[in-house]
Amino acid sequence: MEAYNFTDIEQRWKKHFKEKGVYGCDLSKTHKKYYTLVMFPYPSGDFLHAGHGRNYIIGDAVFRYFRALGHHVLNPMGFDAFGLPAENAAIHKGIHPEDWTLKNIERMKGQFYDWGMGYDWDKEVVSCLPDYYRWTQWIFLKLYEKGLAYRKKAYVNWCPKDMTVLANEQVVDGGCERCGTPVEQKDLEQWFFKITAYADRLLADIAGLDNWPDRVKTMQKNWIGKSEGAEVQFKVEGSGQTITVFTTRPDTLFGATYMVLAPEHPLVTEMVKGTAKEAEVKAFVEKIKKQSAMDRTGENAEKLGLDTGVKAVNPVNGKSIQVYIANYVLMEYGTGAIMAVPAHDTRDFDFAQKYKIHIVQVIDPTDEVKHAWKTSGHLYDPQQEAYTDDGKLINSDFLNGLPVDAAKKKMAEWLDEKKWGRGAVTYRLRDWLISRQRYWGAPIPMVHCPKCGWVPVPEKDLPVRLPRAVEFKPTGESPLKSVPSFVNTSCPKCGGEARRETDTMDTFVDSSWYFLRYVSAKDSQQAFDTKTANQWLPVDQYIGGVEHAILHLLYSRFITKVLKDLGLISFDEPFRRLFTQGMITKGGVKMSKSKGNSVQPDELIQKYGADTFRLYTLFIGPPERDAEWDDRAVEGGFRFLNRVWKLFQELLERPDFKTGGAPEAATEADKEARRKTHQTIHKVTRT
Ligand code: ANZ
Ligand code: ZN
Repeated sequence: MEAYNFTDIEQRWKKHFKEKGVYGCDLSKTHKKYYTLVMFPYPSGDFLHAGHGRNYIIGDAVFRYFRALGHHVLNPMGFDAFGLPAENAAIHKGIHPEDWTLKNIERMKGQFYDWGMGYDWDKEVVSCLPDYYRWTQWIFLKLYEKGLAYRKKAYVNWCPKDMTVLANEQVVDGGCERCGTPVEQKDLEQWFFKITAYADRLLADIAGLDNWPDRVKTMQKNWIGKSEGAEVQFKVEGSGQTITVFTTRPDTLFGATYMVLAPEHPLVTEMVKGTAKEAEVKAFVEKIKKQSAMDRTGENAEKLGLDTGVKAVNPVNGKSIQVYIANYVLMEYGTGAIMAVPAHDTRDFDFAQKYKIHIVQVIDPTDEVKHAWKTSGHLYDPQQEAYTDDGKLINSDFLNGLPVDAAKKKMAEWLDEKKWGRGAVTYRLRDWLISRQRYWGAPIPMVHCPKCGWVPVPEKDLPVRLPRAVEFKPTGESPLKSVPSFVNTSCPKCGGEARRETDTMDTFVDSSWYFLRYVSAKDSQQAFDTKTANQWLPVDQYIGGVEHAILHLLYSRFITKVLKDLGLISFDEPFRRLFTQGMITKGGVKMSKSKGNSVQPDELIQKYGADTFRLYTLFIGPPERDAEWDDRAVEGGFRFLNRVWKLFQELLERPDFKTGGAPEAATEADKEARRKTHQTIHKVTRT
């Protein structure tokens, strides 16, 4: 009997599949279309390890399954090829980012081939190539036309040693991810996408994502973070100024015994100008600016504050209250100012205790709570702890006796009537900061003219090409700034001398629309063909890691909605079904090169073949859950394939076995094989 010679078998079939282009998908055939997609990888310098294999192998199984069911299946692959690691490689290894990236792509494609992945490479998308980023720039222009791309000053994370802006994800425990230097906040002009204009829709449409994992939906909801409450105005004593606060608890206004402004609040400087506190306030603001958002608002963050010496009037009872500035109030949320109610807010309570501020209880706990306290022997003292739960209003004049919800309503009405405030909604979601002072990204297609201001590059002049000859030194400015042939240009509007924007786009912009490009990968006239996109999208099955639950998946939803509003597509959600695979661990920790516990699929494939690697990966455990890699269990997969092989060989050796004959002429052996086949198909498809 012929032995299971996996190398021969696999080499032969891989070559055959490639030469015959069997994985290609003819997009003109839309009957029973199925679009399955695995998140495209970042071509890092490392080989893909067995842990990475999981999502590609799951994706490949989905592809083959739907094809076997007779669908026209699109299963494309590409590379999320711009990004910081390539630029760092240029700085540290002296390799040009483009060379480094393209070399890595070739290597990864080689691995995919070895693994037997069924991708339609005719539709490959590589985000760092001009025929792709040209359309990323075009999308920027579309957003700009709609007023959804704008420029403003913003505080950004700044590493004073590397002299560069860092994304929030690159700040670890308040320090630079690379060198550990404490990160500072720097006020810089940046480009933003106005994702907040879509906050309500992004939130509401989560309800329609029936086939998305609940945890991803919850993460998106929390990230968008809709808060309903009210804005209340407080008059500053002895000046015409007004401080507007955002509160979710207007019912507690009688308990507001002080106020806090974010140190960056524009009113701060104005308020203390010429007072005895001016210098002290200035020094304090500088100190807080050095703290990251985490240092300021983290669970165990120390609350730091300063009395500005200014007083404001609580509109509801005319009482004069102290105005503080403190680290725990952030400029980016609500109005950047709060009314503090220490009796019923934990942060305010901690602060009031530390700075010895008056505490006034205005919520009387519910009977249930009081009963529970009685049983457990807990004695509540409003001077010793904050009570943040439900109850009835006390010490609150016209609100007394009302439950919290009714009191919120009544207070909102009162504020509205007296013109002291109004109902308001705030989102945690911030506008998307898309500019990076980096080389390896898509240039932002804008020109600054001394006469006309910011002018968009006309569509016909795209792409704005990334020049190749660039000095890679971290100076804190975009490396493109030092390339005169790039910077110096003429104004598209008046023709005068002008300068190009030298920032590049966040790589998340590249990945926010790539799923559309696959259906028009070679189209040099447009980003995607509307008709084909409407036929093939939304993606029927999207597969990837849960680490993308927020950024990538939210940005993709946003861009899809914008394109829908522009009339360029007819659907407004990009991914019909989402699957997030669990990670592979070894020794209980996530498999990774840096942890030294990664398994090389190439070695496995040499020893057992790609089919064993694939089979083991699929059988390692429920795909949505984390699973521990076990080298010995791989052999189990190998033994199984050997048994399948042997079974088939035995069948072949039976004299009465002849496949492919007419059913009437079937022999006993044929029937047996067929029966087993159909039983298996039934078992697989039924569940
Ligand atoms: C008074 C109050 C009384 C509050 C009370 C809470 C409890 P969420 O639910 O997360 O939206 N706040 C408002 N703006 C802030 C800022 N820029 N930085 C830090 N804190 C801010 O939180 C809304 C509450 O967080 C607001 O309601 C405000 O405190 C605070 F018993 O106002 B509250
Ligand atoms: Zn001009």
